[in-house]
Amino acid sequence: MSVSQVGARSHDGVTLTAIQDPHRPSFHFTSPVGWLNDPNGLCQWDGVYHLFYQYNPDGPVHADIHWGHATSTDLVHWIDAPVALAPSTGADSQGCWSGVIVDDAGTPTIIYSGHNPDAGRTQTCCIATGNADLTAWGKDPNNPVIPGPPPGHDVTEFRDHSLWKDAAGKWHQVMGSGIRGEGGVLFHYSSPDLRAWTFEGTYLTGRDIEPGGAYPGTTWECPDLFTLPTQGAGTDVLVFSAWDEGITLHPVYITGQRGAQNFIPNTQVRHLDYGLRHFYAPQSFTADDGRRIQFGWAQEARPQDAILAAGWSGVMSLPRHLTLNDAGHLIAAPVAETDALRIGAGEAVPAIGPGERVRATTVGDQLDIIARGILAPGGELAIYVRTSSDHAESTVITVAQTADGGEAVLRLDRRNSRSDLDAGSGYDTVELGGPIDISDNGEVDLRVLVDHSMLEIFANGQPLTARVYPSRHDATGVELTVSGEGSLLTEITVWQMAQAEQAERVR
Ligand code: DQQ
Repeated sequence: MSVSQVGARSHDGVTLTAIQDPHRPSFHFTSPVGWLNDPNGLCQWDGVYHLFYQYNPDGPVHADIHWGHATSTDLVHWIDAPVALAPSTGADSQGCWSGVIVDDAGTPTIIYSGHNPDAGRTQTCCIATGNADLTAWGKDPNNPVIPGPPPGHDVTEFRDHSLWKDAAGKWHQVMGSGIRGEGGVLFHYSSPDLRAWTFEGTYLTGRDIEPGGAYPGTTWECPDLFTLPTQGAGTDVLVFSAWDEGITLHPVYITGQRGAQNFIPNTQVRHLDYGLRHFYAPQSFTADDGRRIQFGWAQEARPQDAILAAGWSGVMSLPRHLTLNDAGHLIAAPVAETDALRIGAGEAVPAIGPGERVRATTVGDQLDIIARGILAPGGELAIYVRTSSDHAESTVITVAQTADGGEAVLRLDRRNSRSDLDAGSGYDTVELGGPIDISDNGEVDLRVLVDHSMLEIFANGQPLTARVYPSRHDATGVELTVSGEGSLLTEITVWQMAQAEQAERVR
């Protein structure tokens, strides 16, 4: 066994540049320096929350991936721990890619993807075991424990892991992959000890699913299988990230039944988050209190030279509490602990009716905004955030109901998020959005969290995560409008949010 000894990075010029970047979030988790992508190894171990993540401490690019690590007792304030895994020789010499942590009879055990293109075209399955507080890890000398995809399939990629134990104590895992010409696939393995794995077959393939509203991609990255409480035995949910020839498209989900040998879907594939690649590679875990909590990776939306100059890349979403609504759709909300970051009681903005527009007196680039009310058929509500006083810069969130009612659409317009944008600027301002569930009487419950460049929107429980980079210092305003006879915003509250960055980073 070799124990990873890469420590947390100390303060240096790169860190300073990153801290001074006005686009760096303050109450969302970011890596100390360099690059962050997928959340990994999420768990609550002996009461402490652990967030591991894909990390390159040496620069804001996806290369030489380590497992970064942070801990928390409230899901909001995070403390850096030493890097958990670093590339070494052999199976993971060019990266310790995504994976999970399981409790192997009291021993914390990481199952991750070893990346070494010199040794094989795809990734492999590796394991490492940890000490009691999950701060020191030893890689298994026999890695990789699965050396590559099962023979006989023309696969695209092969990586990422979701594990469970059956009633007889046997371990099962699915690994994400794709079969050329057939679409994504989950390969199923079983093991008595997490080390000797038997290939059981395909657990789900692109042929078994109905794409519905979301394209499932040609490779399924980061599968995450879990059960949410519903009537009876509960509903099984499969989340994966749709990847297509090197492009990270979007996360999707299907509900159904997790069988012994396959997953039986009972829905079409649905978008998980309308921010698409801005909520990529999500992973979830069950907290001690029973909540299913999910994190996702928000990629940057600014040009590469701006990322390199900033010295950091990638934001972790706020932790989200997942439930299912009556329609069987996933509902996400920031965990209740997030509210502890609100400063004071918040500003109660006066209610508005059709044709009215209101500007909150609370301004800032760290805000939590709630807007509740009724949307009449044909009505629309809009929230303008990061709005400059002359409106030259503004990010617009709308919820509109169709004229015949019953269908509502959430949209995010980033075309004026920055005023100096031209066609070749390299900022991603693609319009984002999609249909949301709405009751017959048109109730809308909207929450928007603004954290510098990070935006998390929840519209009747449907999330949309995105990134914006205003250039004006006064792009800190919030305005609301509503239209359509009978539409009304009755409850509007705006809070400034405190910074949650850990003290050690401001050394
Ligand atoms: N990121 C990891 C892979 C995973 C991808 C590598 C998803 O394991 O498939 O950093 O973003």
